[in-house]
Amino acid sequence: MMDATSRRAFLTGLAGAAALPAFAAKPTPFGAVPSHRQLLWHQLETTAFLHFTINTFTDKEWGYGDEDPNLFQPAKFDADAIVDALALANMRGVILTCKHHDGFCLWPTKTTERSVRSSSWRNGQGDVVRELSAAARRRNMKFGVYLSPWDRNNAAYGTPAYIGIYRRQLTELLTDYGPIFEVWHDGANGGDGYYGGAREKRMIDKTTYYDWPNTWELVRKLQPEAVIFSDVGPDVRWVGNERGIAGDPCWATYDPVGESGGPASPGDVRAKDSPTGTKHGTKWLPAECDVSIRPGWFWHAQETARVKTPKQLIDLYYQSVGRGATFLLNVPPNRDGLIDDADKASLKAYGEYVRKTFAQPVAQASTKQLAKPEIVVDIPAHTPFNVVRIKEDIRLGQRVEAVMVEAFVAGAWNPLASATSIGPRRILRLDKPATAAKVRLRVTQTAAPAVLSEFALFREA
Ligand code: FUL
Repeated sequence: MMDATSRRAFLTGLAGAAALPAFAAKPTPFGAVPSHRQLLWHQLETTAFLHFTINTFTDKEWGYGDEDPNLFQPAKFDADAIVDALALANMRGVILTCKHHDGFCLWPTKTTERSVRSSSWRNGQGDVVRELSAAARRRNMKFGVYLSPWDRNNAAYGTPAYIGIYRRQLTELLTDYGPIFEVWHDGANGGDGYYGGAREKRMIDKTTYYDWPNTWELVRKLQPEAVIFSDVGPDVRWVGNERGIAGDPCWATYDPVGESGGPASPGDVRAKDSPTGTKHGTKWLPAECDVSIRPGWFWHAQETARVKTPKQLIDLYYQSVGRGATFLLNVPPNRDGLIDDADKASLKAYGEYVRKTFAQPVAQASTKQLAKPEIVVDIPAHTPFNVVRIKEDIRLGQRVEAVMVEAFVAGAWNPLASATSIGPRRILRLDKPATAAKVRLRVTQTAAPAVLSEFALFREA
């Protein structure tokens, strides 16, 4: 186990926050660059998703909207215990499904009766958003909100009045619960539902109905540091699959287009482009990889035997964080309102692996070396290593197009690994541990002089 000081350093370490290396002349930014809120978000690397609502008690993935609110009875709900479980896996943020498609609100909203107020749980005085946001803060974890645009309960869904309701819900969440780091708008839009008893199919025009630009302006006004996630951003993009896997390459820049080639909007994006993004695209729009630790997003007893193993989570870490994206891992609370032991065991082993592997580099380039297109680091005592981590200083844009890593063995440079996109982070895992007197990184292709913020070698725990 890591000691308390290095664990704290690991958890609070800010990637790329160091001063720029010393240059003869300060380099000018290239292309799109991240905003301040995006820079903060990039530093999180791994965040947790909590899918929790009436579905947890009805064994559904999508509630129809007519379920009795009193079914929500998480008798042993303990926000601190949930957040403690997430901390085992080094989560630096947590996003809660404050309202999923069935319309049940996990906070006592003034906009609808369909909320925790209509459940006898805690005598109608419960507030899951309050408790989880406070527990996250106590654990130094950021808190974010998922508010489903599609509402299968609301009688007004499909009319302009519903947009006002949605914005009031967002306003409550963004004013009453402290700092919010991410606002998550999923792309499932319209279909059949209860709709106040109408029990009909309501389709909406996803390109115009929600009037997203004005909703996003509201988010900016209420929580200027929050990033907004959707299929198309404006701050963070969906990675295009729900398997948690970024593309290789995965560019942090992206110019999304709609399914039919026209303008893109949430719920209407050519998802095949999302994993890779757009090389030197005009918008800084990095990818977030959402995936569940279980087959479903919500907790189902029969899926406990299929919780992802630590090995699967470790692979996902390399396929998301390792390609410069953020890993958003869903860990659904059970009917007690707690995280199951099976999920906790996987989170713990995975979390320990990541902390131990990256606690101490075998070797790393000094700040002075990082300003050069070719970097050579000496390996103390030929220590074996099998992980290479490279970061660009993204404040100057995503510049590097290709790199080669080589090991000096028996008097010659031998190729070890190569990559194209780097951006905020690229982690290359070798098939087997390597030993060498020194290791070299060569930037073989770049759109502007490379400015790295890290080149380091590690050994897997
Ligand atoms: C989707 C939803 O339909 C799923 O239920 C889940 O919430 C996923 C993260 O987003 O759009």
